[in-house]
Amino acid sequence: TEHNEWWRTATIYQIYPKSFCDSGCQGTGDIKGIISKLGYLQKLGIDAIWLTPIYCSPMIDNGYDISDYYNVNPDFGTMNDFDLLLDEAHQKGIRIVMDIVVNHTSTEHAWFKSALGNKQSPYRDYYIWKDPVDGAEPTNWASKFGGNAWALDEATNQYYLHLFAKEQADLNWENPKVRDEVKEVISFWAEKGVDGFRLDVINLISKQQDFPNDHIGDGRCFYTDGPHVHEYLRDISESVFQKYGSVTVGEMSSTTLEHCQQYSANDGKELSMVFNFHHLKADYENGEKWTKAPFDFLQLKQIFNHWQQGLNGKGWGALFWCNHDQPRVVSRLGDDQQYRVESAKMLATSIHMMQGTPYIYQGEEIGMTNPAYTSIEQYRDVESTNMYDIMVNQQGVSEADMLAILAQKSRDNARTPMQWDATEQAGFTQGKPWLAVAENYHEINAQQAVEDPNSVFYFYRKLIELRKEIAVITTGDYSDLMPDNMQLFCYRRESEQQLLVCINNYYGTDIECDLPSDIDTTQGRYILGNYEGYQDRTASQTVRLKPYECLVLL
Ligand code: TEU
Repeated sequence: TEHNEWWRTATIYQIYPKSFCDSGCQGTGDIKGIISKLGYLQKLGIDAIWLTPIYCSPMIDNGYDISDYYNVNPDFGTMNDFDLLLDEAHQKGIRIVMDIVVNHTSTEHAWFKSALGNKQSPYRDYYIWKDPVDGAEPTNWASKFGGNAWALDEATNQYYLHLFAKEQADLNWENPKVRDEVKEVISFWAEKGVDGFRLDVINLISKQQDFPNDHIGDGRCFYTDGPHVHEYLRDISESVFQKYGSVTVGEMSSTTLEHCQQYSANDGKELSMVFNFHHLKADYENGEKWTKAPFDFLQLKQIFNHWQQGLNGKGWGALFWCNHDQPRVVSRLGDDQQYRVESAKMLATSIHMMQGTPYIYQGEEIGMTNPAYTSIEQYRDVESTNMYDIMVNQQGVSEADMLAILAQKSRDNARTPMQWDATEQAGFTQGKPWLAVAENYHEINAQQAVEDPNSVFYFYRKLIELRKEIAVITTGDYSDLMPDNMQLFCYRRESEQQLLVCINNYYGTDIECDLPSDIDTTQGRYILGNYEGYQDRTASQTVRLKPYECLVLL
């Protein structure tokens, strides 16, 4: 198989524009702010930026509710600003990947405004409408943000489907006109010179057309990896992605390995690669997000093993801990106090030595933490405020319990302003930020990180470099050396030419690691570690690890 596409050895950096950098005093980030930080990103060494949505939007879901695919949200700037960003990024050798949200549009989109209340509208069929059943919602499908997934259009007495907020109406992909519109939208941005696309919840676009009631769950099984999803993707890929040579990453919600092998198959007929989220459910209780649960370490490793082995030679995965929907990993699986720096480096190492394309979410490279908010007034995220209302006001969960759950699980944990320096508001804005800055910005900020050669920042830069220098990271087979170990995640990567061993202590206590006897440590040396002096240590069969220590042997 051909493995020479640029993105197989690349690292991609995700920017959430609203929280990245405000060039003025609006309190929300903007495109000019991003341009001002390109030098910082170049220093980090990333190959591409994934820009979360910057299109016109009423911002109910911070841009994942698009009202115009062909224009830039004035809060973020102008199309000229965007063209400048593309140009300046390209000059610095950084590619731009745009977020495409086409499972749904905002209810403020012209198509929906025409369709609402008018069965004769040429756009009525762009969305999914159903008559009431017994005077109520047509099915019991649940919205991912809480409540039923159908909302009533009173004028026509029909319901429309919304798998997310009620302001995000699902598009009807059965309609060939919708598929043509999608191709046009993506072609528009590809024509501008955009290098690739991240496709939001793209495995949810094809709904089972009989729309059955779900007697066990929430309707998920009737639209996840649905009947025509591969066909629709191949069609767009052929007419757009392959034509422009775009890199593509599909966000796959609750998917399976088998489907992902197909989405990201080496023949390039669908997508370049996939995001899946199974490893980020190791701290859900019985699959339920809105609980306060510890993470199941053995399960976490099993999930990585399943995907690393299952995609090898068949497809390609994205490697990530963080994005704008996930709490900060150092607070989640590491130690965001005493061992913040060590655990941030160890967690990074444990996925960056795997096969796939790593993604770094803004702030992860300096070890940013959850903000530990203590009041519901501090939250902005529609999912968080909806769930608060449902659980506290309808299900009787105590306010204190819910605040503890939100402090662990809310998406706003990732969305606090980027911490640039120790000045007021962390240097993010000269105004009042739309979401409160985490209080630890005095110690944790980009300026400090860039000045400190031992910072998390330079560690990430090293990881990015290693991927380009050491082929086995990209091509090698993967196997877990100690799947039953309760404290160590230790795996090997192997090709005909190279052997790499990645050793990670996931906890805050010392532990002895005994490598299996078929690994000849006398042949190798440590090429990476997160404690000083690792280079001078002689590799040995038994190695004593400090809290959250990681070592890479080559
Ligand atoms: O997220 C899709 C998705 O299913 C989640 O990660 C979701 O946020 C989570 O299940 C909530 O618990 C994508 C975007 O990344 C997210 O920001 C959007 O809100 C969502 O699609 C709708 O467009």
